[in-house]
Amino acid sequence: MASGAAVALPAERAVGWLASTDHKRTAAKVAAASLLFFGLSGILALAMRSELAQPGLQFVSDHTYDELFTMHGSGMIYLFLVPAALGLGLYFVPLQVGAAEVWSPRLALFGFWVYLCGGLAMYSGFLTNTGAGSDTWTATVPLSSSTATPGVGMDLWVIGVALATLGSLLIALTVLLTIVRLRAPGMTMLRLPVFSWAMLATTFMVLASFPVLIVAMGLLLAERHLGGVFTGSTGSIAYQHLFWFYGHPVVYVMFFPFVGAVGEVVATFSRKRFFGYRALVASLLVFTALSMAVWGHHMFVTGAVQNQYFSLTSHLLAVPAGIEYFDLIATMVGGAILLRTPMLFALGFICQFLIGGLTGIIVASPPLDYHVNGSFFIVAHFHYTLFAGSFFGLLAGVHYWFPKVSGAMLREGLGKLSFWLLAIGANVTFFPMFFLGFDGMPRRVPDYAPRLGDLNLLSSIGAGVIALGVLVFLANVWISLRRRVPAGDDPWGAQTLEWATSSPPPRHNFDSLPPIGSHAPLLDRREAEEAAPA
Ligand SMILES: [Cu+2]
Repeated sequence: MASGAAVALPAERAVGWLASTDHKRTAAKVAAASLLFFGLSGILALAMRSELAQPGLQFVSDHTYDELFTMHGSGMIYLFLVPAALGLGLYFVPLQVGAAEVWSPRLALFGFWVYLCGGLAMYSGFLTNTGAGSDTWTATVPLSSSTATPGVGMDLWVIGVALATLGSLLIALTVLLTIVRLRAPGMTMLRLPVFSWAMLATTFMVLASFPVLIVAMGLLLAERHLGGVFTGSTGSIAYQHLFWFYGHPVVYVMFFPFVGAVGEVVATFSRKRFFGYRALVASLLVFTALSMAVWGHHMFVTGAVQNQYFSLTSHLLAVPAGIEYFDLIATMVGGAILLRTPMLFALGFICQFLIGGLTGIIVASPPLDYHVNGSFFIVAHFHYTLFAGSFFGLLAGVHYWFPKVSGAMLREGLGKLSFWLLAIGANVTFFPMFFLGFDGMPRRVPDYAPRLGDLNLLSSIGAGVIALGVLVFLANVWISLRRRVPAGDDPWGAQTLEWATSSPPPRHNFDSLPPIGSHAPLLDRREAEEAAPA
């Protein structure tokens, strides 16, 4: 740098970072905000588990407990997993398709700010005299009407959910149009990497379902201030249809991107091309279509929906899910498996999500759902899909792509330690909940029958182990960024285009692109080099 050139002050650099329209920086902002909300929502979970460690009420009132589980669930879904999943796509899809930028970078940045405002609005409810949102992450009517839940805290929750969802929707739109409009020459649709296909299917579900939630939140606000929108039991059922039309597809918005990330990790650390690429693409599209036709399984106990139809469509989900599982496992068969941290988290995802998926088949059966609906069995089911599954998939992606984003390697030892703490913690926390639910422990209530004390204590200890695992992961990130081990362009010997540029990538992503002849161009190049006569 020429002598005398002005050095940017930290404040100037911060403003530059915040205002930057570089998709990589926007994605980093989404990652930072979603990590913050993960931390806050995790602390709420620890508060709940502290209260539930023993029968009787210890620390919180009934109303405070309502705020805890509402803001924990809302924070983890609307403010952490959904934006984190889309943020991963915002960073890596442009790189994987060989584009210099995301489609409409300003719209993506705007999406981030709208999402962040939504999260701040939701959490600022804690600062009001009526407290934060307290009617579960679904805010079912009439519980969420202003008669049952008066006050501005709940209004802020409704506005916050609408804004966070709109922000995520805008980010998803830019990812979709990057794939449609900005693919590099040669990057045909059937050469898109597995992760980019998973993101494409995800954006379809976002565009089809997120606007419905925004409308539902608008109507709920009108119901709270004008009344006469969701009247009586038909009004409550109408709200539930609107909410769950979003509420089911959103679970796959928090799943598909991580299936994609795990697919990349498994192929790279098995030293094999992804098995059944075209079958995976077809299964993602079938899964996407089916995901829009099962929402009624959340309303079996209302008696207001066609249980047979929604049970059938829900069971059919097992077919595309099975194909994805088969492809992931078949990719490992015969491979030279490298058990590095990203691969450990990928295996954790595959094994633990299976428990969530299989119990999904149980709750998709109306007679069985009648027994477990509203109980801790359901809590266990969706924590195996979203925490022991999706969160592990996210960490597989984070440990895999961290060198690309930062230019530095994470510490392997700390990586493995955080994996085992999280895996042990997750199973000790959530597995006992299946039995607690079968034994009749209701969700969303701060107390329970004394006979359930031991399993609850075990579950609470597990939550502490999870917290330790998260702290070790954060320490690993901190140490690895302070005492850097340079990563180089392709530390893993990977297959897709993001590894064909520097770490971190330059502002315009690529100086040059390798030939693109399949969904694994770098593997093609390596194979060609190996095959070339010496
Ligand atoms: Cu569902």
